Formats: sequence, C-alpha cells, structure tokens
Amino acid sequence: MARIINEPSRTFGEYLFDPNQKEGHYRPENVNLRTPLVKHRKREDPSLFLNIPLVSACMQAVSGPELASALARCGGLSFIFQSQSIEDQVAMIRRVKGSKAGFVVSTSNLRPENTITDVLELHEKTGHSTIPITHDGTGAGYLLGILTEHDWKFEENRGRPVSEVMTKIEDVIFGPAGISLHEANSLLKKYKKSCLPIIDNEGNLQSLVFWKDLMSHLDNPDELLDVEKRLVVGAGINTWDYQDRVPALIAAGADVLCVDSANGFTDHQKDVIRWIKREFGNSVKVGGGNVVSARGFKFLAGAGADFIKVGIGGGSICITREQKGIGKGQATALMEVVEARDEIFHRTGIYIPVCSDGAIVYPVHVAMALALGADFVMMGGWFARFREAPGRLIMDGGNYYKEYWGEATNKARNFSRYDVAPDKKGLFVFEEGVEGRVPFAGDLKDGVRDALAKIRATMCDCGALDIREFREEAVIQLASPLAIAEGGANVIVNKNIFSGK
Ligand code: MZP
Repeated sequence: MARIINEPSRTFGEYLFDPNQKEGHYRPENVNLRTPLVKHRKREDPSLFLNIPLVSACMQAVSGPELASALARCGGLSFIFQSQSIEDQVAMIRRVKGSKAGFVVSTSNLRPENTITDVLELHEKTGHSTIPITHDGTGAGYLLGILTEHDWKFEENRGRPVSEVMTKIEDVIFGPAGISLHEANSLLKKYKKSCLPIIDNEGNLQSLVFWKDLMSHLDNPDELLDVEKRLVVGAGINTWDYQDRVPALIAAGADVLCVDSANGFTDHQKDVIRWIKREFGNSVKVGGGNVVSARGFKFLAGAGADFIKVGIGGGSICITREQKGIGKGQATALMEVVEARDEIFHRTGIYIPVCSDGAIVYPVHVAMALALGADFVMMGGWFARFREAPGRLIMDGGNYYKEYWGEATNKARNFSRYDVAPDKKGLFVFEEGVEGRVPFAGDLKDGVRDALAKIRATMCDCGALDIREFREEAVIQLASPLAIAEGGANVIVNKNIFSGK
C-alpha cells in the first residue's frame, strides 16, 4: 500500500499573523528587503542578491525584456523564458543588458556621408535618437560628431548628409576614457547635456553616458545592477538543449540561470546542474526546481543548485493537480523544504536560498512565504497583469485585461519544461495549464510599490525590519475558513470599497 500522510497540506491563505509588540522605529520606511539569490557560506555575502524579494516566472506571458528591465529597476529580477529559440532568448537578454547602463557601447552609429533617410531608418529599427557619427560607422570608430533628435527630427531634406546637421567634434563635450561614472555624470550636469560620449586618446568612441539613465537611477534607488552598472537579468534553461543554450546565454550577459522544469526531482536536472558546474565552475550560478519535499530539496542541493524553487500545481494557470494528482499545498511544501534547508545550513554552514514559486495571489501571500522561510518568491499571473508584460492588452465589456497562459498549454508548446514529447500534430497529448486573462493593472512600478508597502507594513506589525528578523519574530496561526471569511468586508451591502487585497 502507498504511504499515506494524513495531515492535509496547506496554502498561504489559511494562515494569519499574530501582531508583535512594536517599538517606535518599526516603521515601513526602515524595512530592508534585501535577500540572497544564491548559495553562500555562513557569514559570507552571496555573490548575487535581490533588493526586493520578487522574481518573475520563466513564462512567455510574463518575462520578456520590457518587464525584465522594469522589474530590475525596482530591485527584483526576471528569468527570460526558455520556450523559444536560443537566438530569440539571447536577443532578449541582450536587450535587457543594453537597456540601462552607466557606460553604453553605442549600437546605433552612422558615417558622415549617410543621409537623413538613413537616420530615420536606423531610428525605426533601434528606437535610438542619439547617433554618434564615426569615420567607419561603428561604435568604436573615430568620432566626428553627434546627432541628436533636435538635429534630424524636423529636417525636411531627407537626402541631406548628416555631416551638415550634426554637432561637430570640435563642439562636442566629451569625457576621456577611464573617467568614473560619477565624473561622467558631473560633466552631464555641468554642461547640461543629454549625452556624453567617452573617447580614448586617439579620438575613438568608447561609450556613451546618458542623462536619462542618471535620472532613472535617482527615480529607482533599489535598481539591481551588475558591476558594469547594467541591469541584472536571469534566464530559464531546459534539460534538452542546455549544452548549446547555456554558453550562448552566458555570452549574452545573463547573470543567473534557472532550470525551468515542472518537476526538478529528476536525473535530467541533476545532469544539467553538474554539467554547468563542470564546464563553468562556480562562476555560473544556476537554480533548480521545482520540488515540494525535503527529499527533492536534498537531491538538488546535492547536485549543486545555487537556489531551489518550491511549488508544484499551485500556479494560477496550473491544472497539474487535476490532470495528474501531483502536487502539494504551497505553504506545507515550503515549510518542509525550509526545514531541510535549515538543517543543511546548521550542519554544513552552507545556505541555499529557497524560492517559493506560484500560488501568490495577493501581497500578503508574499509576506507569508517570507515568514515561512522563503528568501524570495516567483510570480507569474501577478506580473502578467502589468503593461510591460508580453501578453496583449484586451478590452472586454469596458474592462481591460492582459492575456496570460501557462507554459503547459498548447499555446506555449513548452514541451521541454514538462519532459514530454509532442504528438503527431505537435501538441500536448493533454495539457497541464490553461489560457486566460488577468485584469490589467497598469505600470509595474506602481504595482510593485503598492505591494511592497503592504509587505513592509505586515513585517513592522510582526516586529521585523528585515527578512531574517521577520522569520524569527513572526507568529503564524492556522485559521478556520470562517475566521478567514470574517477578515474580509462583511455585513456591508453595496460596498464600493476596494477589498484591499
Ligand atoms: P502563478 O504566479 O501564476 O500562480 O504561477 C506561476 C508559476 O506556475 C510558474 O512560475 C511556473 O512554476 C508554474 N507554471 C507555468 N506554467 C504552468 C502550466 O502551464 C505552470 N501548468 O504550472
């Protein structure tokens, strides 16, 4: 007979926090949400961390380059989806790495004999308005001048050479190679310029520094940047084509990888992680998952995973539990894995961050996951609602929605995540995910700000100013379904209030 566990598995919405005694400085503005992303030793800093504990799912409807840039600006991270060609995924990674930087290597350049028509075509293709003019039309050529939107936007003579309208090098304010970003920004401020070219001793262009990036940094103090001041981005990989995909993603600048698999307790996944560690040593960080048990966690920890994702069947678009009966309530799965993680930490001094993946509907569920021991959470549907997500915006009955679909749908055709071969028509024999829509929620930045305000407020009420303290201080109680229902607005009729969720 099968082994039967009679305790029911639970999910986040079944628990409530008990408030703690609070001292004056327990205020939301004092809460620090920084959290480790990858494995590290006791008392050592992890080589990668997040400034806010939110990552977006490896999903077609969620983690495209626009959302990845917006989330990294807020301090979180996206895993660009792997259910696409290697070339397309690489191009998305490059877009994120190139979309923000201190020193940007210019990819939109022209020669002096190029015309206004060439400028318009280049602008159409790249969206860039500032165009260095170099002797050979490359981003490393001898700089002859700079073209900004003011120079070309209203020029009626489309055949006019750019050399006649550009600001010539003798009038260009530039910075010398080797200058610090702080010094470059000071020059931008001093000379009231929108762009500062950096050139070497021979007069060759090295990079550009933009005013708008300086402004963006001031607006986004938590933004997650690499050592070269580029936005940090992750990439999903699979257990099929990793020997080609991983080197291409690393070359494109992906900061961290994650094996995107519905069930990570498999030899395939162990092989992928071991191969990466053998080929690249510890310089390439790779997370594994998903698991829902201590056994699964220990297996991936033994394989060398740098973080481990927890969750099967709880995703908002997931029907794995209905289709195959596989899965576990998210809170219970997380508690079991966290216990195993903490046991390994106490025994070896090695800390492996845990990511709670899926089943987050409201910000309070993020708070619950953190209090239960997750270091960060991965969300799909929650992010798919924002303008920056790749899904189409749809208007229906006067309301706006964004498309959202699971990776185990025939629409996504992500066979590699589900370890299945397609049928003769190239479809899943049965689907484990559904297609649908989520209510449109505007800009990601506003949504993240509101969610973090709630999470910080919960942490303060529990007497915590950081995630570690939250885990130590939080007192959590299982509540009856009636007690949960009592917590919503009730008795009131015709309520025109937002329920606060
Ligand atoms: P959610 O945030 O929408 O609740 O769940 C997102 C998570 O669901 C993803 O990170 C992934 O682990 C999982 N997922 C993605 N597609 C499917 C599916 O089609 C799925 N079944 O379960």
